[in-house]
Amino acid sequence: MKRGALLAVLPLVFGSAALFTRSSDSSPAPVAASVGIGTAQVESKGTPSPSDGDLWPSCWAGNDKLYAANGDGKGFSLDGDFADIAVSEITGTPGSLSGATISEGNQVGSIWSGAGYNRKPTGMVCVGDTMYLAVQDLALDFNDVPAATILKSTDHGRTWTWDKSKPMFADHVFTTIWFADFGRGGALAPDGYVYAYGLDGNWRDSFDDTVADPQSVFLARVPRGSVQDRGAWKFYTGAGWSSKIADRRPVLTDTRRLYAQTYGTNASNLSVISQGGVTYLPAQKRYVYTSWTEYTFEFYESPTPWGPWKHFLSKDFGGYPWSTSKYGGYGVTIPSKFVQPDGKTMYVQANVCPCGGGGIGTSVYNFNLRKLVLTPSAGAPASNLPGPENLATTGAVAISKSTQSGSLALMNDGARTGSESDFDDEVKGASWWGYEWPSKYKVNNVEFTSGAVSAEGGYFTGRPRVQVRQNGQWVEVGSQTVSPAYPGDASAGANTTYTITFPVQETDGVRVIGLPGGTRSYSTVSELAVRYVSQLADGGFEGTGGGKPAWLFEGTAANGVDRGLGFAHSGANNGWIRCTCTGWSALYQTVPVVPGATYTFGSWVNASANLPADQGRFGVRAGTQDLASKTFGAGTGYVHHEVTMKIPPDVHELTVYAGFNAPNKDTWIQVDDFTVS
Ligand SMILES: [Ca+2]
Ligand SMILES: [Ca+2]
Ligand SMILES: [Ca+2]
Repeated sequence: MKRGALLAVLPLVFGSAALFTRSSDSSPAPVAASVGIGTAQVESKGTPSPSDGDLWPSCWAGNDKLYAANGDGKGFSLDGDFADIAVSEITGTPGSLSGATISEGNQVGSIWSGAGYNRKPTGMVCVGDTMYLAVQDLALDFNDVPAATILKSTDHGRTWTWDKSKPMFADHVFTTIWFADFGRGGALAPDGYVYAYGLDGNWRDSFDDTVADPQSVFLARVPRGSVQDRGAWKFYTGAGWSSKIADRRPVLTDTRRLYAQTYGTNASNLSVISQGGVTYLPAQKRYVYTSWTEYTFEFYESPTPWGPWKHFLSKDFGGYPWSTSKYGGYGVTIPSKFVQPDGKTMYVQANVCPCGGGGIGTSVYNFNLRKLVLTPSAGAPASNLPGPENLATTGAVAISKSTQSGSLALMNDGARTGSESDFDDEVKGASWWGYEWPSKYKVNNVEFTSGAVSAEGGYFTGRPRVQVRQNGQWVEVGSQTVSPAYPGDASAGANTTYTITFPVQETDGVRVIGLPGGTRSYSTVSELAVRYVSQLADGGFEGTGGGKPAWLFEGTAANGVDRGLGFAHSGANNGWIRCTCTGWSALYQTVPVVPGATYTFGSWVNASANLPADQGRFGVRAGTQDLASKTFGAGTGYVHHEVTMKIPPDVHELTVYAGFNAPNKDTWIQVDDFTVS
C-alpha cells in the first residue's frame, strides 16, 4: 500500500499557541499571490467510484475514454487480482463512473532500484490515441524516489513498451514526472510538444529526509512523437531550453512549511510541492497545478506552462483525525475530461490511504472525485451602494483557516446559533473567518458572532482584526473599532456578536483574523456578516491598526490625535488641530449615505480662547457644496454640535468635517465622538 498518509513523526508539543506564529524560513521570496482567480471552492469530501487503488494519474484519449493508473489495488475490476500497479479504462461521468482494469503488474513498468523499492504511476498523457505513462521507483517507506521511466501504449493501455535496460531518469533527478493535460487527445496543446513536470528527490516531503524535500517544480518538453527518446528532451532553464538536465531551473519554488507544530503525533512541518497534476483550462487560458500536503491542497495557476506560477488556494482540511465528511488527501489531479463546459467547474481526484493516519477507513482508496469551482476575477471597480444588505450572501465564498465539520454554511445562514471551529491539530498562530468574491465590493462593517467556547478554544487571544484582500494579498485595515470591546479571552463568550467598523475598503475579500486562544488554539464562528453602511469610521479616535486612517486633513495647521492625554470627550483619545496661521483647516471623512434618507450628524468640539466667534465650523458637504453646517467660536469645554438633513437625489457620499478659519494667533480645537444616525 502506498502510505501517502502521514507516518508518525514526533513533534514537540507545547500547550501555548502564543509560542508559535509562522515557521520562518530563510528562503527566497514567497510565491506571488494570484489575482486571476477570484474565488475557489473545493468540496471537503469526494464521491467514490467502483475502483480500488490510489494515485490515479489520468489522460483523456482520442477515443473519448479516460485512462488512469493506480498504485496498490485492483483498479476498476473489483473482481480481479490486487496489483502493485494497474491501468484502467474508465467511462461515464463523475458520480456514475465505471471501468475495467486493462493491464497490471509487470506489464506496467520495471523496478530499477532493487529491494526496498516499489513502482508507482506518477503521470499519464494522451497524444491522440497514443498513451504515455510515467512510472517511478519509490522507497517502501515513501521517502525517496531514485529513478523513473516512461512507458508507451498504442492499444489504449492494454500493452506497454519501454526500454528495460535502464530508466530514463535516475539519481533522484526529475524522477517524479507528470504531464500537462491538454484535454482530449491533447488537442488543446499550444504546439507540438509534450510538456512534462518533474520533482527531484521525493514525490512529497521526505519525512525522514533521506533526500531533500522537493520545494521546486521543473519543466521539460519533448516533441510529441519522441517522448521515449531521452535525447530529444529539453529542460526549461529560466530563459529557454537545454538538452542538459543540469541546466534546468525551477518554474516554481515554494518553500512554505505547513503544520509547523501539531498537538498530536502526526507528521508536521510539511513541504508543499508534491506529486500532482497540471491541467490546462482553455476557457480561462490558465494552467492549474494541483499540489498538496495531505492536510491541505495547494493550488497554483499560470498563463504558460513555464510560469509565472502563482498561488491561489491552500484548502486546509485540518490535521488528523478526519471524518467521512471531511478529508484531504494525496496525488491531487484534475482530469481534463471532467472540466465542465462553463470552464469553471471541474473535479479533483485525491486519495487517503487506509494505512495512514486519516482514520476514515478505506472509503477514499478509489478513483475519487470532488468538485472544484474556479471563478475568475471580474477586475471591475466596486459599484455597490450603502445599505443593509449582507454582502456575505452575494456570491461570496466563505473561507477559514480550516473547518472541523467540513462546512462553512452556517457563516451566512442568518442565524447566530450553532458553532463551527477551526480545531485542526495545528499549534497555530492565526485563525480566520471571512469571504471572497469574484468581484470587488465596498465594505466598512463586519459583524462577527462567535460559536462555542471552552478551555480548549473558541475565542481569540487579544483582539480580532479585519483584513481585506488587495491584489491577492491580505492586508490589515487601519482605524478599526470593535463594539462591544473584545475581552481577548474566553469571556468573549459563546454566540456573542462583535461589530468591527473601519474606513471604506474596496476589496474582493474580507476576513476577521486573530490569535486563537485555548489549550488547542482554535476559534469558533456562528455568523459573519459584511456590509457597506452609512457610518463614520473611528468617530471617537479610539481605533487601532495601522494603514489608512479614518480621518483626513485639509489645510495648513498641525493636526493629529491626542492619545491618553486626558483631553478626550470620551475614551482615551481625541482629534486636534492647532496653528498660528491663517486660512481653513479641518479634519474630514467621507461617509456613505442613501439618497432621500434623513441623517443627523453630530460632533463634540472644544475650541480655544483665540478662536473668534463663528470662525469654527462643523458640517457636511457634497463635493464642495455645503449642505448643512453649524458655526462656533471659543469655548470652555466640549460642546455638542449637530446637523440634520435629507440627502439629495443621486448623492451617495457626503463629507463630514470640523475645522476653523485661523486668526493668525495660537488657536486650536479638540474634536471627539463624531456620530451619524
Ligand atoms: Ca522532510
Ligand atoms: Ca449562522
Ligand atoms: Ca475618544
